[in-house]
Amino acid sequence: FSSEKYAVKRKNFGILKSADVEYFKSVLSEDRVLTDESDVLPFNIDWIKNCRGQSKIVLKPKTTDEVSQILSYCNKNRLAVCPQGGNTGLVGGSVPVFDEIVINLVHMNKIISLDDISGALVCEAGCILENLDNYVRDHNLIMPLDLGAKGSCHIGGNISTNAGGLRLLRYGNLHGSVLGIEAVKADGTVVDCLRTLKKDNTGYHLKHLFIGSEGTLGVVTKVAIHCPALPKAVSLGFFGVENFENLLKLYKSAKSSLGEILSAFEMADNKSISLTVENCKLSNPIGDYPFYVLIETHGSDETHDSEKLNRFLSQEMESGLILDGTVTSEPAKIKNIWHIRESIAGAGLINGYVFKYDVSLPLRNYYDLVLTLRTRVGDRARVYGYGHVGDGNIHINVSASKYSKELYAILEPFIYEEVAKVGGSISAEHGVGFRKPQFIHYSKDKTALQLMRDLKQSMDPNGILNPYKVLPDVPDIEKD
Ligand code: FAD
Ligand code: 2HG
Ligand code: ZN
Repeated sequence: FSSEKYAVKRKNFGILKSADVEYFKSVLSEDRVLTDESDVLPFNIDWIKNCRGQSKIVLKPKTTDEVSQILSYCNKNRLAVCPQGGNTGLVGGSVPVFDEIVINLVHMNKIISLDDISGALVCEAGCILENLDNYVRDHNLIMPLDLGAKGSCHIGGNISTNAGGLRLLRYGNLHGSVLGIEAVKADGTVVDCLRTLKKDNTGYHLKHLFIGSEGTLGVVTKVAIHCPALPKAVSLGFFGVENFENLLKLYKSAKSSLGEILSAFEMADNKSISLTVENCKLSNPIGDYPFYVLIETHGSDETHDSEKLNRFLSQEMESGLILDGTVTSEPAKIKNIWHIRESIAGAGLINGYVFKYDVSLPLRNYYDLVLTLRTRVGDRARVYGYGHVGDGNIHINVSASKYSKELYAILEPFIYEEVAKVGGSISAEHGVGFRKPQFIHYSKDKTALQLMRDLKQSMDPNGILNPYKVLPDVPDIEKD
């Protein structure tokens, strides 16, 4: 079990009794209370199969009131809970560690309203991101975020992890796009911050407490989010590049040549693409290159935008920054190229086990760690790097045939030490979850960590919300 792997002790929470199950059945209908072992199993295992919990029960509320009743009961009886969205999280935050009760929001999937003038969408937290994107597209809008897990992840999960994704460069992060939130605190109190205003300086901006707090401060039940206008013209370039130095020069040039229409600047090294193409049986539309860059533009004039991207391609092929590439405005081709990029996350799993690292680094140091790790790991595993260059966020995946303690010890805490040395963040967009609390100090000052503890204590004094996640245990030496 993950708990043994990470040497965590179960805290002194209540143990589920049949009377508790009866209570939950009286609040929810019987079919929304899962207790059968095989029904519960998928909710205990995370997407990358790194973590496995031992929950005995999954609750699927349909309304905020049901969430409130569940939490109020759990708080009184000191029963720990694990809020869960689409269970696509990559840091083990979405699955229980021991026997926490899973509260899965899949049935809270109603769209409440859309103002197609302001772009304000209000919906329940269990709406799937792709469904929302399809819905707002019919009203000439798009969701401000997009990620490979869009077909399964929930907007509530996105908000709780402060997900970044593929178009953050253009539309900013969720702290900017989220207009309002309704959330339920540990004691069942419904906190109503569900406003749709862009400007609202009436005191503390409480919605931000729930953005990125990974289910440790409350269960997000409703969301108001700003949707930008659907771009009339989308073009995509996929380019081969000789080395990382040239890739950075290309990024600088893309910002000045493409200006306001630049919406994504993604990179992948040769190993990322070759492994993905091979394992997922895809085809690479350009040849074999040391690095690949994917540039997308969102604009309002198709001829003008694709001309601009084509001009950029010719100019940079002439300068030598681009070795070869393709530019397209055809939706099917765009989809195929994005599919290669989005498949990298899952491709390594086909070989067995993947250690995943999601870090922010200064751009000058962005790729160094991949090279350092390759030397350190040797032939024990494949190390590859890809990510959101425009956001200074690289994903380093270490793919091996199976989990090994030896490899784990080679990787951690080394990676986090290296990230801290250059002032990076040990979690750029995936969160801290269960996998990183013991490393959070590499990126969070003691005083900031204390304020996090104070907030947790005030909002969830019994600590029932997603225990063992995000916040590290206070070391015995600091307890007095
Ligand atoms: P879950 O995995 O179910 O939960 C994630 C965390 O949020 C957990 O701590 C959980 O307790 C909490 N939580 C979930 N719902 C709620 C709620 N309603 N209230 C309170 N807490 C809640 N992430 C990125 O940032 N960028 C990417 O580009 C990206 N690409 C991905 C690609 C793939 C193929 C996969 C599998 C994952 C990717 N991720 C990415 C990670 C993941 O998809 C995101 O973290 C996503 O936001 C999680 O949403 P979810 O609904 O699956 O949440
Ligand atoms: C991506 O950008 C995701 O593809 C997943 O954030 C990264 O799995 C990973 O390492
Ligand atoms: Zn990512």
